[in-house]
Amino acid sequence: MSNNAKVVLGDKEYFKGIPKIEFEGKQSKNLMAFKWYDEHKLVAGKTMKEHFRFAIAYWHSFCGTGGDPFGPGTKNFPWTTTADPYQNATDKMDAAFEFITKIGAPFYCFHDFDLIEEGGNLIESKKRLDFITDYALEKQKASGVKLLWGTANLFSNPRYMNGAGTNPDFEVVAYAGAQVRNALDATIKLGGENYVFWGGREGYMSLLNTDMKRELDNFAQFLHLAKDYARAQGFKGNFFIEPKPAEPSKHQYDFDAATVIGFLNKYDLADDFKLNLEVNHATLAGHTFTHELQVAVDNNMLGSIDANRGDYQNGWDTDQFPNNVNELVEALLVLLPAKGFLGGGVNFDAKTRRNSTDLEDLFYAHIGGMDAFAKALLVANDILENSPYLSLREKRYNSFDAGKGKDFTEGKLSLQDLSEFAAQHGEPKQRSAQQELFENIINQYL
Ligand code: XUL
Ligand code: CO
Repeated sequence: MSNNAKVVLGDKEYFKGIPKIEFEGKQSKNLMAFKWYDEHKLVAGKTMKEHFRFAIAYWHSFCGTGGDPFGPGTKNFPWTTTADPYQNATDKMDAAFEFITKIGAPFYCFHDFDLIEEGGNLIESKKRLDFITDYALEKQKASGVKLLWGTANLFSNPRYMNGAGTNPDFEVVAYAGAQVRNALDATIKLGGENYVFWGGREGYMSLLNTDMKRELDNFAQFLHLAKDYARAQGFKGNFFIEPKPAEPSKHQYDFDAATVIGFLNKYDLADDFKLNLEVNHATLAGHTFTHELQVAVDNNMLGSIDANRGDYQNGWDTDQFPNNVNELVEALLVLLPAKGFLGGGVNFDAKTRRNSTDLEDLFYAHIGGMDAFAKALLVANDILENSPYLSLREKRYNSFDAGKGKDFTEGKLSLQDLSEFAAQHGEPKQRSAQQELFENIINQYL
């Protein structure tokens, strides 16, 4: 069955010769087709489209030309040909909606100044955002593509070198507030389903010159103001905090899922704010992605995910496209029983490599990522429905299901009772954790 999205072009076609990407199945040899992602396929009561709610990241896909500290961009995007920011922005948006509708993603995500270059002052920036969001509204209507989340870039402009909401200077905090207000207005105008805060500069480079408590108190205050403003404008969606431990700052306050949940609870923000978890941020924090997901799910805080992967041989945020099905199966073994995201979806916060310079590469990257998730979903569902995985895990805890173990869980025992039980039963019988058996189950169902 053909996917629902209809291709929406601007005045010209940027990805010439590339048709709408269709599901052709595993036997297909067509490199420009999905082998596993069939948006209509029902898995555990939902279509693949509903499970993933795939989104395309505007910044990497249409703005990132591949520059790094050692050299400039390598990608000659045919949608950045003029010096006029307004023309550039509409051309880029034409290309973006052509790509998004050809790949068949139902959502996109942006930072304010991905859409259009920041102006020289707040008034000009607001004027530019008003202009480009009028255009985006038309594009969304024509295509049916929706906005998964919007955000403000509070890390690139030099004014934020010491932070935005956590800046020691109130003038900068106020400026960041103005920028967030405009980004919230843009998100609300476009029917954005969620709003994200990622704080790359919300942290410190040296603790010697930093009053951490004061910065965190201010940050919470800042988030309250943003939330109150958006709610007053009728915004019903969730706010997400995206944890990342470091890079660009030495230490970032939104270190990992557990830290952010503690912060949100402490400052009375947990009803409105959930988490946007990113794979490579988890690994930078020294965790698996699965660990971060489980922490969020167990606290009812899993809002959305940024899909990508790191590189095993280095320690920075390489933002590669996900391709490791085995690891994604482990992630889906957490996601599937959790029954989805609190408002979010799967956003490809990933970029093609600096030396992947063909326009086709953007398609191969997303086809690969969407297929990897789709295949992992099928395997995880098979494991959950047909393997002894869940029952084996439950069995490890069965001593709490009855008798004294159950009494303990229900708070009916004292430390004295534990002592008496232990004295009666003596040295506990050894029980294997069977890790290799659990690992084998994944391979068996792949
Ligand atoms: C940076 C990162 C951001 C956020 C949005 O590592 O992940 O792109 O997702 O600001
Ligand atoms: Co991200």
